[in-house]
Amino acid sequence: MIKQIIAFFICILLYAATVSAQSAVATPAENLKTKWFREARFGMFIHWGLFAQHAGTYKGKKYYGISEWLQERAKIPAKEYEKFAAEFNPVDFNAAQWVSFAKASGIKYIVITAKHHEGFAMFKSMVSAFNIVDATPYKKDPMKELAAECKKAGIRLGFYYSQFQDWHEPNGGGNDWDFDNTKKDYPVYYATKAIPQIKELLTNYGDLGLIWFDTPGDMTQEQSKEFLKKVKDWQPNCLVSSRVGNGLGDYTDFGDGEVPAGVVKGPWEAIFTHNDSWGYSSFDNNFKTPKEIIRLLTTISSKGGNLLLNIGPMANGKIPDLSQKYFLETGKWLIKNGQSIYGTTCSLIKPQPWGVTTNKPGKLFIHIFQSPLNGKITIPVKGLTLHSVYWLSNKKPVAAAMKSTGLQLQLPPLLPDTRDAVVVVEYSGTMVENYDTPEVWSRQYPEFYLLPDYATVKGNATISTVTYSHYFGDWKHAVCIKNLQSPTDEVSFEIQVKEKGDYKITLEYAADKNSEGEEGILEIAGQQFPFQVLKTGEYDEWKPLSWIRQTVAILSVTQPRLYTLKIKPARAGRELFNLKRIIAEPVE
Ligand code: JFZ
Repeated sequence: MIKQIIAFFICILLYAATVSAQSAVATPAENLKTKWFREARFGMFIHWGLFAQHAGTYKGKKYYGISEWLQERAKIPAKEYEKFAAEFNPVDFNAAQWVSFAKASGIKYIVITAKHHEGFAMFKSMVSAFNIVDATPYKKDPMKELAAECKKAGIRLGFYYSQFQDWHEPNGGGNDWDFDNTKKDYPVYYATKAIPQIKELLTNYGDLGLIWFDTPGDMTQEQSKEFLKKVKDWQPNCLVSSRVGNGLGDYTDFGDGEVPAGVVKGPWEAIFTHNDSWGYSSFDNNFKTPKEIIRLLTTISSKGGNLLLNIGPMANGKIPDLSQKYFLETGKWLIKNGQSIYGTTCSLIKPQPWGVTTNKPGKLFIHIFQSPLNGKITIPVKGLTLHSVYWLSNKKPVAAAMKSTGLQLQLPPLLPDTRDAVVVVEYSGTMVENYDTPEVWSRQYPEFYLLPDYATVKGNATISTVTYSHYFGDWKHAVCIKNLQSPTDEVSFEIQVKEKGDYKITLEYAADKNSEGEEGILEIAGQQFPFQVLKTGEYDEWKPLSWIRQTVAILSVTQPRLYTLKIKPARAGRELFNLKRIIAEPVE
């Protein structure tokens, strides 16, 4: 019970952070300030602190999940935790190496934890002796060196600063195992530690790209405003992340590991960690492969945002081998294909079975993740005059023609890159935003998906993000169709079926006992396919969410044409499910 109550409060704390920055139309001055950020597309997050020392293990016990929360999870008293500093000695830290690694990985900005929730300053501070220079045998300020190297390399530097949670301070947020929450005076903490330390960061390290605040928790609107104002007083051009709280900030951060549905206007960033933990964890091996990173970066760019991808260096200052290897591999891809990422703007069409697109004036970048069997793809754009069409990586031409149905490409049997092969289309004419084209079903792909992002919803049905986690704090997100409760709540898709034949239709969803046994109907081509919802597990955002793939229909198409697929409840009742996607497979 106590565990649940605590979990509940942590939830509230974390959730207070999901608020996004105000997306009112940006003024020219604001546009100028965020220009570098909007063009950067790829940043490196670094979570480094005393937590790296323990790497997820404390007193022989392994804490699976995000390692920088060790103090909270093991309820280590602040006085005890303080002693960790005496052993922290990152003798292998080399700022020049870190920055050249970032540069070779194609990184345009770095955001590093200057102070995480543990309260330990990774920089020299006159405000609190709990800092790397005064409390460790290392005695040096790594942030100084990093700032100097970033400046040399032309990489923007940002500092993460936990402005509300500080588990070291009696008046800081979060630590209720040492300090009574009801007796806390947060304004005292802001005035005596947080704001003075932010001043140090903004006045001692040269020009900063941004301050990355986090978990605003109990902060009031006034307090968030004050933090924002202080940053601008000291560095007017320094950007502030939306996690300063209360809808403020210069750009939007989504939840940890969350890619928003569809295209998002205004500057924003998706944050992911390379494996599952932000801080170094010696037993977290779930590293994203180069292919996964490249596709994630491309997908986020196509939605108009940046990817801030995290690494967790070890206590000695070494970056984990697999992070080095896979970031550098991504960098190699970016050396050849970076033009299709940096400085691009969002896609003007929805994702296609073959991949996604990004744009620059007069240039359309076609990112091919998967080629159809016959190599023919049609991009739903109209009226362009083609000048040249070629592979970005080797400049070799690609056969292309403007047809009434769109821009047609003939791809070779082997793509130049299996992760993301980029075709550049140089054109004149105007490409207009059009997300309203039908989905394409074709026998040229082994399977393809209908995603919630561009679904049409009616009644109470919504397109919403469902959050869950695996071990602890390693959040996962899935955009789902939700709230299908009565026959007037409906989700539908327009589908252009290209070839005749049978198509197997499968729903991928999660449902708990509240939905178990509810009946739904999938409707297509005048046929009704009823199905019953199966329970996949109880929903708890702190637990894994199980997804089921349930085949509910086989559609026999005798006439290739436009079809409408609908899903709705058979009768009024409880919510059907969290529908993640619909999978269609041509029957062979
Ligand atoms: C926070 C931190 O607690 C965590 O240690 C890490 O630094 C991460 C980048 O940020 O965790 C959060 C904050 C906000 C949400 C989830 C986790 N959120 O809004 O869903």
